[in-house]
Amino acid sequence: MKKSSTPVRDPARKTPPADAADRAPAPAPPPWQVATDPAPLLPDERPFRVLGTPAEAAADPALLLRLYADLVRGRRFNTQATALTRQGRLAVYPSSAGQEACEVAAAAVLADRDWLFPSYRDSLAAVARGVDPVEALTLLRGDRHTGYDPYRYRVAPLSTPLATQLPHAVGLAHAARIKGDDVVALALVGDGGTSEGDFHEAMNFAAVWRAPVVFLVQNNGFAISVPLAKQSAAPTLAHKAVGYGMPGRLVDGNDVAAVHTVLDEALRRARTGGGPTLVEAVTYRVDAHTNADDATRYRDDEEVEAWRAYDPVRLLEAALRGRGLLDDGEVARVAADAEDMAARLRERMNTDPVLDPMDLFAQVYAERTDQLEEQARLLRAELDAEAGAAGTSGREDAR
Ligand SMILES: Cc1ncc(C[n+]2csc(CCOP(=O)(O)OP(=O)(O)O)c2C)c(N)n1
Ligand SMILES: [Mg+2]
Repeated sequence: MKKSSTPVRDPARKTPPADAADRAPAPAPPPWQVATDPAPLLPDERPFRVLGTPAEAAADPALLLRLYADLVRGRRFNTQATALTRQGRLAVYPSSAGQEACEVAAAAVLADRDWLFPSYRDSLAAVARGVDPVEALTLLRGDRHTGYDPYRYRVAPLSTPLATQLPHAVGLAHAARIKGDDVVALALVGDGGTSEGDFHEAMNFAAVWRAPVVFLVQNNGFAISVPLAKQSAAPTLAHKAVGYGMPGRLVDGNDVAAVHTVLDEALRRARTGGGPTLVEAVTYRVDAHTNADDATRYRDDEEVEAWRAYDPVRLLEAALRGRGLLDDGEVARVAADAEDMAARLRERMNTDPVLDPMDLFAQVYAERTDQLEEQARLLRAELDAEAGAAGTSGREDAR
């Protein structure tokens, strides 16, 4: 074959860099290249705090008292749900004990018209937003689908596949903006979830579209047994925001007033066309990953005890007492109210649910596929056969 006359580049040959004077001037940046100054997007060096700092004086006492009641109820919800797993009334419970400040602040900061996109660990946020507690626990009970109507509460289903709720939140927020609806989406995700592809895709589109969405990363130190140091080498998870062109905020996740303040600012920004924000709340998962996990296999009790001492409920209680906003009588009243909530939940969860297995096929597709129809027919036949067998043997329908 005839050799080509085009000179072939020898990769080993190093060409000395041309003098700056010899170089052709760089072309003007193309019009689509946005010049973003990264400095204003960078998170603070230390997590933002309100309680025990000068910022506390500006915090609204009525809001703090409401958050206190929410925190106490939230803690009681966590202990009650965990107890229900031991009693065989709940299949699994990923507790948010220690993280209640993030959960209740996320619910409290939203307007009714906004949307919450929770993960499996955020049933408390859903309940604090108004979802019926039994409905919020339906999925974790293993009953069926979501358990509540997402449109009624404006709470998306608790998402078990990590980070998949994030692109959904971005899509909803972007659509709301196109339609001119005044709606912001708040999406919750764990530290481990920030390593997922869905996280990347959601962050990228949110920033490019300037979608009215806020991401709250609850950095609770672990993804099951994987500690943060083995999860990410980022300076902080809030720094991840900068690469996408959105601001990252770092907040003390056990300081409910701080989480509320930072989320409130981010929501206002989103609502007024300023685009998305990534908030990293530094907190700690005090309980095991779920009731099925033994956390003593991968972490020390001393570490857990140190975080128990930095408890979100105690932090706020101490601040409120210090300002004369809370006394023993009010503490007892709030505790009694939380106890009532737990008793009602216990009672309702102790009632056997009446389930129709055929419900499995409802709400999967708007129009059922042929395969789904076939599977529904098979199950119907099996259930009828079972009922027939129970009838002939004199047993009651086991369903
Ligand atoms: C896509 C996907 N991969 C793996 C899992 C299994 N999984 C369930 S929870 C979990 C850890 C998540 O950790 P993190 O995001 O920090 O949330 P946390 O449980 O601490 O709230 C993993 C890997 C999953 N649910 N979804
Ligand atoms: Mg985690």
